[in-house]
Amino acid sequence: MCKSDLTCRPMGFSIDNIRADFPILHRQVNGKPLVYFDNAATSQKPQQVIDALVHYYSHQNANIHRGVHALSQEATDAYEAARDLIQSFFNAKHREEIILTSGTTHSINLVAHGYRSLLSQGDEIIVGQAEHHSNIVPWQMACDLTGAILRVLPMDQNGQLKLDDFQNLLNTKTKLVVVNQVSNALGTINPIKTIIDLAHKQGARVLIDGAQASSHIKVDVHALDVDYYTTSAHKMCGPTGVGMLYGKKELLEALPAYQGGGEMIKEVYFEGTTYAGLPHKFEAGTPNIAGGIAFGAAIKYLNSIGLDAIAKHEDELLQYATAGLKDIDDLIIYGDVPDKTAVISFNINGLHPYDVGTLLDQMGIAVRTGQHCAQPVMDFYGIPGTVRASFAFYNTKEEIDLLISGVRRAVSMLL
Ligand code: C6P
Repeated sequence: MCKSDLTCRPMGFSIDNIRADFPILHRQVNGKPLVYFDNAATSQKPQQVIDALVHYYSHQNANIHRGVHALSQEATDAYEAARDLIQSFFNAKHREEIILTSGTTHSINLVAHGYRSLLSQGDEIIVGQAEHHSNIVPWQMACDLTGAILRVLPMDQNGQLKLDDFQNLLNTKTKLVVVNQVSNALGTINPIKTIIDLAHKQGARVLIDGAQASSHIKVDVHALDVDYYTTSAHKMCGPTGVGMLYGKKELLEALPAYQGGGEMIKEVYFEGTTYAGLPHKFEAGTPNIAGGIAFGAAIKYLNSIGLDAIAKHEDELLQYATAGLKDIDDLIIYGDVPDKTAVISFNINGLHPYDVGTLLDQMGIAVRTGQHCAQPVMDFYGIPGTVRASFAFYNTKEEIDLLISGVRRAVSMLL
């Protein structure tokens, strides 16, 4: 396991060693070895991340940025070291461009709340059709309050955004474009660099929801020239309740503060308050200190394996599973395109996704069923939901064989 902080190098890909790091992968569910294919909902946690949480509470527990005493200083250093790791992982230019939040939902709401002051009647926001509700509802709220208009960038039958329509939608009133890098419902990867460049040509800013991308694809916010980028630690082998907002420094400086409270202020008088600089301006109150530190441990862990090796293994799993599932009669895969992460969203004609998911669970196989918090995607296909199997670098082809035989069994039992 990698010991250094920022200079961590991949250790090589050994699936046995990797699986040994994840205690939960060795338990049974319903009397069967767990096959965990709900990684898009949340990833599992390696021992190194669990240890980071326990270490903080056992040895360092204190509030941060507040105390002169040793514990507080140690906890502050550990928390701020995590910010450095995150900055380096995403290649942000400045450490204060990394705002630690409670997750993607919080990050998007933070920006959308700020835009309530930056939008005017008739301004436009373009939103992708395949967004998670977290990247739709905060913008609807901002539009309701400002009179701005939400325009939908449509997708085609394969779940790919229609770039020609995007060019037509963009105009001088477009203030912001908000799309995901990877759809959580389909796994399709969006051409975000092209989207960012086209939006910038028109003078619009871009927020990318990276929740489903950042542990599968190398993300370089600087090279992308993205204005805002959001993610959640729990999808990156980190803990729940912590995440990140990246924003370009000058944009975050201009964005109104979100929550008011301790730590986000410079001076407070009853006559008025001045705010702290970045990143603290957006980090009111006591944060999830253990979570932030463990987010850093998760980044170290991902670095130690290497995103290239992760992407290669996951793509092998995706190809293998796609071929196996396609062999099953009447099975439909949604978003079956070359450019996707290891997510397979499918249905079997005549079967409800919930019933398939329930039977798979009885076989120890965890998948997600339903709308995946992306109702517009399901409405587009005219379906109640899908069965979603999402793979991670610690999954194996043997587990996929179990999924395929499990789906076949479910079909024979239900049809
Ligand atoms: N998607 C899924 O099963 P939070 O809950 O804040 O960590 O992340 C919200 C979110 C935002 N955008 C995308 C693209 C997402 O996938 C998610 C979370 C999970 O697909 C839980 S609904």
